[in-house]
Amino acid sequence: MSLTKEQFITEFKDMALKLYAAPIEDLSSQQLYQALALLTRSYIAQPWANTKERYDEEETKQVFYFSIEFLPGRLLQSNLLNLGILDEVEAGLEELDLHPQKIFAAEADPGLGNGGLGRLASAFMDAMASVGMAGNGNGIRYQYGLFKQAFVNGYQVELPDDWMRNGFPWETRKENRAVTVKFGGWVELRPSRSGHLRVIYHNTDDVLAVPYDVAMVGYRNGVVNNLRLWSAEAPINAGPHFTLEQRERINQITQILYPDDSDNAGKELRLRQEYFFTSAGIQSIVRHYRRTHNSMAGFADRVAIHINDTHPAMAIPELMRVLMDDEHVGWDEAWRITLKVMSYTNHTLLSEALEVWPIDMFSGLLPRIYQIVQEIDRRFRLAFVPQFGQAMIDRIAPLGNGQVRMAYLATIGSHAVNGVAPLHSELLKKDVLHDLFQIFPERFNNKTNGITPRRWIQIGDRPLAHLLDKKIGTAWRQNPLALRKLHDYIDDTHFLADLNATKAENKRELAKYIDQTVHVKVDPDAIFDVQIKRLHAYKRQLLHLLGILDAYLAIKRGEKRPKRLHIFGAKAAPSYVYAKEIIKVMNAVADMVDSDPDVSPYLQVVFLPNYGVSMAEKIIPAADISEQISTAGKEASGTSNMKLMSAGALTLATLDGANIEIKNAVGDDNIEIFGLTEKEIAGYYQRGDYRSRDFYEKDPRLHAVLDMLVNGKIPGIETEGRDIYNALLMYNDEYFVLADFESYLAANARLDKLYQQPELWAKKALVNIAESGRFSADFTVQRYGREIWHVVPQTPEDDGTDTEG
Ligand code: GL2
Repeated sequence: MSLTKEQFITEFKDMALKLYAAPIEDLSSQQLYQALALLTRSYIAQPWANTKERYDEEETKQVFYFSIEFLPGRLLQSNLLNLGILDEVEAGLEELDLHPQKIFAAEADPGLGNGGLGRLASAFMDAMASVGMAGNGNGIRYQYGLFKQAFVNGYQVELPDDWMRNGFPWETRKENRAVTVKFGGWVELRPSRSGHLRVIYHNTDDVLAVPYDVAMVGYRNGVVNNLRLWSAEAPINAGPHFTLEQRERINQITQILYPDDSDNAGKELRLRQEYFFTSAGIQSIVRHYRRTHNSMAGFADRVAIHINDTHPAMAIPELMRVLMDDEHVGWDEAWRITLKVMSYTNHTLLSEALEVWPIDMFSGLLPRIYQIVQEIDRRFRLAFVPQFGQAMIDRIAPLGNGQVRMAYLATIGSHAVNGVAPLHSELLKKDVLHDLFQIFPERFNNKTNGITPRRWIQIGDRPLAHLLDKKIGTAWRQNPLALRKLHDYIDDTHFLADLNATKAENKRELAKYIDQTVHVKVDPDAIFDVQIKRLHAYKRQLLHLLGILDAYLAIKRGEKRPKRLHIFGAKAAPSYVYAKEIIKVMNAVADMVDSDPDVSPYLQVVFLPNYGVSMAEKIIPAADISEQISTAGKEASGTSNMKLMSAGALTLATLDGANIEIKNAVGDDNIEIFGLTEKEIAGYYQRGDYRSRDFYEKDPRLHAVLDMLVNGKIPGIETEGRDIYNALLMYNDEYFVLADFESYLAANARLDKLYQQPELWAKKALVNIAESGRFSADFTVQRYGREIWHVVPQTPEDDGTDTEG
């Protein structure tokens, strides 16, 4: 859209006056934010309505991305950017003597997700709109997002995230689109006179699902898609016998986000949440379709539904239910439609994350859905036992061991199943879904994750964005593959110096932010070494910590090294004791290092509390080193690895997840790889001959570091050090931390050396930025669009660099 600065100023003052009956000088940052958000929303309204109308008129095939998590980040700046009016608005605010960044910071960051999985869903929403794909989101409007993390005496404490306290100006309540979701009770199947089966529900708990729509604005293309988040409410005509307790039970469904990353707690409320948003989504899609079609025959040509991890896998039996019970489609035809509509992404190989539900719980809560799953199970067995044998089918049928097995159900009911990086997709075929791969090899494919450079560079890293504009023009803002033009300047000494200067500026900014938030002074000239992600044993923040302890001891012995600032951001699931112990030890080590004058000139550790999307926007531009050090074969993809490379950080990595693709993109010289490969680790598992204690006994540096955990040298830790020590030595180090220790230190030493050659470092940073464009989510969703959803892809063109897994 076009908007002049002057126009904006007039309209903004007007909006502020209407809202607050006061001149802008009298308004708080929060009020200014509200006024600006509402004004921005008014700019979005028309293109939003137009997009909907166009999709309906042209009968565009629509994608519905079902995800129990979305992590959109703050929306004001990104909406202004995508509308194409960010510069004008900022200029206008400045002319009014206001501070744009202060106003943007007043927005609450909706923490409706745990980490990578939720952030990916939101990146896809942004990308689908930006490439002009008709892509809608379907999720839950959690009243409380992921907990706020604080540290008390170095321990993580969790505080509620009341993110809607000031309202959420981007949402529109659509109570006219509400649907009813049924739980519990029992079902009676009765043949009707017309020959159809009539399904009669008795004694159900009915919940009203009310949608709240959020606009997903495409980048300068006039497209505005829809993210639909469902809220649970009591039925309108609930009647006089409806108790307060019943109301409370209903409200609970959308009250909180489960704070576990890659874990499945098996709680009934979680199952309720899953069916709630899935059923509401399916019902509303079918209802919308039926408004303009008198049968369901062509449904699969107009609708693609994507199951983001198994949480919405009930979409499969739910669509079957609606097709058969409400639309009177027979089983075979309903199954044909369902298979064609559904596709599924797996996001993890960790066994604790694979969702299973006890049959008792499942059938009690969802009796009709359970009947349908039973029938899917029966037919699956019937079809494949003769060819594949009873034993194999028993292993992978939807029902088994007294459980409903969601990953198997999702695979059986989808026409496409993908992993999120080549290695992960290979391991799915080899391991977790091996048997199903034997039966349905054509369904399996790889779709490597992506990120949105709009948020991470255009918004998050303005100094870099401006430098790029100056050097290679602005084409990269539309098509990030244009970043490859940077290669032309690999020997341009001035440009390399400019790159370093930009990084230095970002580091000074982050240093200020750290001072403001945790009151710690850091040296902006240090190497900024960053590890930002959920705290999980397999991600091995612990290896990073052991590396820090080794550096501490070396410096104590008198060794000189370039100063390194280690920056951590990580939330631990509240019930994950081991992860929380690691946090405590890290904070203790940070204090120890800081208060030791021998060490602090060379080493500093900062653990920033409450890591999230907004904080990532501050940390990533300032990173020199990106730590991606998971045990090979455990991290499905990772996406912070992509964001950090796009900011010119050098990746310190194991050959895991998408690190492998980053390595292929930048070449061996521009990434620092270390550690065991997935194959080597699989070898240890097969032979059963990993002995962590051998490494401890062999390597004096490792010995000294581990001893620090238990010899009282780290002030303030009590049982935590001992527990970690035991996990590594008594319980044989499940994640091969000790096996990778030596090569991790060697890789770090190489980085220290390289840092002494700023120009060489800058060259490597340049290659990383130049090759980051291929990881744009715009390309990822186009690949999904072409190969899975069968929707027509639009510009910008993909170069097809992804490898099939
Ligand atoms: C995850 C994976 O752990 C992570 O490697 C991947 O990048 C993202 C997105 O595909 O998905 N799986 C998962 O359950 N969570 C993730 O972040 N929470």
